[in-house]
Amino acid sequence: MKRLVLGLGLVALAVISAACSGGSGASPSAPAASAPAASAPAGDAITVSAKDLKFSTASITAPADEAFQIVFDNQEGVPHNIAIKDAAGAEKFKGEIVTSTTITYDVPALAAGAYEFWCEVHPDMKGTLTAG
Ligand SMILES: [Cu+2]
Repeated sequence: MKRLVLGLGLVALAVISAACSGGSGASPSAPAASAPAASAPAGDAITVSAKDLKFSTASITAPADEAFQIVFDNQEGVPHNIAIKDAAGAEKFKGEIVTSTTITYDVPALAAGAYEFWCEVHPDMKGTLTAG
């Protein structure tokens, strides 16, 4: 009888430790942010949505010389993102490609000027971004 109790105790321990190790493995994946966390108010965010292989706007305006956010709402089951390059073609920002979801992009500060934004999956999806 004593042996059985000991055995049950070991089984219980094994179950507990298995539950612990299983639980600690799943942590929410946070995108790596290279810039320090900006606490910009949500009201400042620019909103762009994608549907039917088109962006909701062909022209967005952002503040110059300060980080800003783009709330990107991909409304369809087709992968899209927003990337930004300057007039010379140098990439300034590359947003995570998402499908059927809304994501908030933290875009680093851009100098005043004209930029192009586009979807890397569908280069025909594009528009102009004016920082100023
Ligand atoms: Cu796309």
